[in-house]
Amino acid sequence: MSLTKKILIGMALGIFVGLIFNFLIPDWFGVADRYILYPVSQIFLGLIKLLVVPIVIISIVLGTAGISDPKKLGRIGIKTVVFFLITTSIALVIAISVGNILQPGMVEGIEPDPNAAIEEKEAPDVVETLIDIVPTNIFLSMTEGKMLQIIFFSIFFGFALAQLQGKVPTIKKVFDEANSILMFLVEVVMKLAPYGAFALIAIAIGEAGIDAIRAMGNYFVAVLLALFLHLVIIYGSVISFLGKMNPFTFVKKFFPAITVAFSTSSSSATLPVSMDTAQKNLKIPKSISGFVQPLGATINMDGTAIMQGVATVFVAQLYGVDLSISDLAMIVLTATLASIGTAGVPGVGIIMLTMVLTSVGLSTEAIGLLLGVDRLLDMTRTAVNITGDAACAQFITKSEEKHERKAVETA
Ligand code: DAS
Repeated sequence: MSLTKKILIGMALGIFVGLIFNFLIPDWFGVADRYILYPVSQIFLGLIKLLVVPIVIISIVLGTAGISDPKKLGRIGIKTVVFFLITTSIALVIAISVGNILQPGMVEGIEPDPNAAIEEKEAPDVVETLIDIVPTNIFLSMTEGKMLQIIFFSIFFGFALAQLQGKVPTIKKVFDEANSILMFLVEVVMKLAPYGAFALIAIAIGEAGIDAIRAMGNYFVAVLLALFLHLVIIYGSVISFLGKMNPFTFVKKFFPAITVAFSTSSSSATLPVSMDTAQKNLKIPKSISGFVQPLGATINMDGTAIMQGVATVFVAQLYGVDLSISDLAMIVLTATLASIGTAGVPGVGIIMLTMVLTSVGLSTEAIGLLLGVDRLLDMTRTAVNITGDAACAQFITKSEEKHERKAVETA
């Protein structure tokens, strides 16, 4: 039986068991969670997170080193970042439009729980955010899990490796062999994915409860609709017209990564699988996959931006606040920054939401209402996040092939 089928069975069992606990034996959920579900899910998440930093470093170093022509690195880097910023902005326009059309916050009698507010984050200063990308101590960056600093160092190191190829063959060999070891470890750990998926989803459904979900049904449907529209219209168009591939074929080939992202709710934890799947199933070159996907898993989160856009409109509607055009523009800017600053780990998108709400003067009290179903939405938006990264890698691959063809023709 394929890994995907085993993961899907794990997910289905997780939903079934979660509903049993939630409906029939809620008193037993705490015990099952503490002694079975929580340990299994945390061991699985711990094992894949253990691989994340070394994979990001080695894949970006090798990805960048594989681009020996610096003009090509610049070209790929610029195309990648521009793609990320454009798709995230479009995602936010879709989210705000869906929020204003469906009006999920126009519900009677829902009183936000004033105690549910979580600590508010200041909107990051754009200049400070850019300066902070340059690490002063890479070991500290790795310890603190500062992915943007780790990525910066990896690109810097990989660029040097690309320029010194012949002079440092041993270092290049070490990285190649370390990459093989890490890919092997990914395969080993992924054999546990069905068990991890089962436990993670049983917890999410067991915790959320039908009442919490019913109360947030409108918001839940609005976010899912916006995610679906972005996936079908934007990613469907990118994959068809720029990626030169049938979108259905793309999703089928990338599906193992999508299922892992859905069950782990973590782009970073899924990175080893999404890169392996993109390289093996979509035939995306390692030099492009190793550059675009780790960068995307850190700074490109269209799914998260969509949640933050819909949630902000929802909260404004709950409080009867009319958002002006400048407020909407501010939401697009802050949510884009928030999704760039969001680490690829479960639930962090809603923490960064406080930054977006603050930017338009909205209270963060209502976030307590959103927390109830965030785990379930996190699964879906994380799957969208990594699919966007793979769609970008597919676009860059075809764009580079076209560039190479032109170069040959003019030669
Ligand atoms: N779970 C995050 C991710 O890994 C996204 C989020 O929290 O919004 O992509």
